[in-house]
Amino acid sequence: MQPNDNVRTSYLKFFLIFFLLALLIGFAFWWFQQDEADPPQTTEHAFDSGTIRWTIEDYPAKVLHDNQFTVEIKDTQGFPVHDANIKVKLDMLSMVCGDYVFEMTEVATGKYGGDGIPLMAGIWKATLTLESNEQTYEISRLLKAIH
Ligand SMILES: [Cu+2]
Repeated sequence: MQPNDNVRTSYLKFFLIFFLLALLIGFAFWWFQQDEADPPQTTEHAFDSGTIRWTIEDYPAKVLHDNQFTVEIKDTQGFPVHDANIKVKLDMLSMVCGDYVFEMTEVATGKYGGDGIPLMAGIWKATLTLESNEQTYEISRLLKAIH
């Protein structure tokens, strides 16, 4: 056995260990991201004057496309809330790639719809501003956008 062989073996071991570690770290990142990604298609929210059921019709949302957002608003007695003003702001978490703001219009009593356009793939925060009976409420949720 030549001294060179020993050196070669330890290099090989080193690279193998390095490779396995890199694989493990990569997997850990992937696992972690899987875990915190994929907010649900429909979210339910309770606020001071009632409840909101918030759905993104085609989910995950598509980047640079119109995505139909729907909210159903009920008061504390469970009756639809008519004639509310709704605005939604989309912004990407921990990024400055630009916000997207749109309004929602009432499509049926207490049911509102509007189109949101995420600008990049990833997780977005949607903040809904609701004006009803001279009160303003803010409700937030997360959503996933893909290409
Ligand atoms: Cu971004």
